[in-house]
Amino acid sequence: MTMSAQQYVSSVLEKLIAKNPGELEFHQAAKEIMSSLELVIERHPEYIEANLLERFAEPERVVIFRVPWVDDMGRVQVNRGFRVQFNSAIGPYKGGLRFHPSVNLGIIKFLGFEQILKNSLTGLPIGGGKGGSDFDPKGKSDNEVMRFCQSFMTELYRHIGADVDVPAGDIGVGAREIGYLYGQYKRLTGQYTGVLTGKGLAYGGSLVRKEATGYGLIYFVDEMLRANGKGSFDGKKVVISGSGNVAIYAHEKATSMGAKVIAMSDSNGFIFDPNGVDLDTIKEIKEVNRQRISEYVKAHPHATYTEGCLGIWNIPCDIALPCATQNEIDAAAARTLVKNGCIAVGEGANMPSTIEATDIFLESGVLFGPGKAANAGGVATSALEMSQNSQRYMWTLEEVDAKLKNIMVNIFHAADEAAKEYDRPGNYVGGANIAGVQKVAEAMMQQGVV
Ligand code: NDP
Ligand code: 2IT
Repeated sequence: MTMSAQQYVSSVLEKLIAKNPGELEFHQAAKEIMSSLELVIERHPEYIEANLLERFAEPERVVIFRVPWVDDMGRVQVNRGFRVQFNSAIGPYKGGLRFHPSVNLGIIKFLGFEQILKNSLTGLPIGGGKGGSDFDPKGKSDNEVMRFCQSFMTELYRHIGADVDVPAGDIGVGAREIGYLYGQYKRLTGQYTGVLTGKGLAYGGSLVRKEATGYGLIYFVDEMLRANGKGSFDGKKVVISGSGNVAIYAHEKATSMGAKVIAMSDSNGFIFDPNGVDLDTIKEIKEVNRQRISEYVKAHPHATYTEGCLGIWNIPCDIALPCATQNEIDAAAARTLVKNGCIAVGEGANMPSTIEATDIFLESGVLFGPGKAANAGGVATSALEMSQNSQRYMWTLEEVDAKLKNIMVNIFHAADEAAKEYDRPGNYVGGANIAGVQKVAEAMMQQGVV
C-alpha cells in the first residue's frame, strides 16, 4: 500500500507529538515545518520510502547534564545543561546556547530543529544544533557567571569540537559568557581551536559577528521590501521588541538606512519615543550597565515606559521587528498590527509569532520574513568566523559585511523562488522551509540510513 504525502507527513507529526509529550514549542515548530514539507514529499515519493522525515525529526543526539556551581554566598546551586545535536548531514552541528530560566528540552529542540533549515539556507556547510541551561544570568555577579560557565563547559567540552559541534550565543549568552566558556575549553583540552563563535576580537572572533543578526535582519527585510515594490527602510516607522543583541543592531542598521525606531522593550515592559529611540542610551543601559529598559525615560523624559510586553504591538508602525523571544506576537497582536497599517514583519527572534499570528500576516498580505530566513545572518557570520579560524586569518569589516549582505539577499531570493516554484508566491514561510530542506534532504539520501 502506498501512502500519500499528506498521510505520511501527518503520521510523522502524530508520532513526534506522542513521543515527545509536553514539548510544546517543539510541536509548534514541527507543525509549521512539516506542513510546508508536504509539498516537497509530493515531488519526492522516494523520501517516504527512505522514511526521511521521521529521521529528520529525531535529533541525532541529546545530552542533558548537571551543572553544579557555588554562588557568592558559598551556597551550592544546581542547574541543568542541554546540547541537542540535531542534524549533521551538511556540516558539523552549529547553533547557539541559551541561558534563561525558561529553558527546557522542548525549547532547545524547537530551536535546534529550526537551526537545521536556517543553517542550510545560509549556503554554508553547517549542520543544526542548540543548547543552553535554565541558569539565569540576571542579577548574578561576573564571578558567578564565570563559575557557572566553567562548570557548564566542564561537561560540554567532551561533546563539542571545531569539526564536531560549534556552539555560540543566544539569549543570555553574549561576549562575556563566550569568553568564560572558551577559556575553560582551552584549559580542559589544551587546544586553541575555533570551537565557539562569537568570540572576542582579541582571541579569534570575527568582525561584524556581534552586529550580524540585527544587520542581517535589516538586509533581509530591505530586500523583501524592494522586491515587492514597497520602497526601503528610508522613512519607515519601526517597532522593535527586545533590547538585546539582535534588537540593538537591528535598530543601528535600520536607522542608518533612514528608518525611525519608535519603540523597544525588555521582558518587563516597553518604551515609546516618538522622536526615535536613542540607541546610545539603550546601549549604555543594556550593554554596559545591564539595567532595565525603564531607565530610558530618566534620560529622555518625553518618552513613555509601559509595564508588560504585549502592548508594544499596539503602537502603529510600518515595520514590526520582533527580536525578543518565541511566541511574543499572538493572534490579537497580529490583528492590531495589520489594522494599524503595518506592511512588513521581520522575525529577528526565533519563532516570535504564533502559528495563528503567522497565518494572519500571510492572509492579510503583510510581507512576512520568518526567523529561520530573516535572522540567519548571525549564524552565517558564525560560519564565516569558523572559516577565518580554519585559515588562521581575519577578514576586514568590509569583507565580512559584504559577505553577510550577499548571504541575506540570497536567502531572500531562495525563499522567494521556492515559494513561487511551489505555487505559494509571497509565502516566505513555506519558501524558507522548502529552500532550506532541499540540501539537507539530498545529503541525507546520499549518506544512506544513518
Ligand atoms: P539577548 O539576551 O541579547 O536579548 C534578549 C532580549 O529579549 C532582551 O531584551 C530580553 O529582555 C528579551 N527577552 C528575553 N526573553 C524574554 C521573554 N521570555 N519575554 C520577553 N522578553 C524577553 O538575546 P538575543 O538578542 O541574542 O536574542 C533575541 C532573539 O533572537 C532570541 O529569540 C534568539 O533566539 C534570536 N536569535 C539570536 C541570534 C544571535 O546571534 N544572538 C541569532 C538568531 C536569532 P530581558 O533583558 O528583560 O531578559
Ligand atoms: O539562533 C541562532 O541562529 C543563534 N543564536 C546564532 C547561532 C550561531 O551559531 O551563531
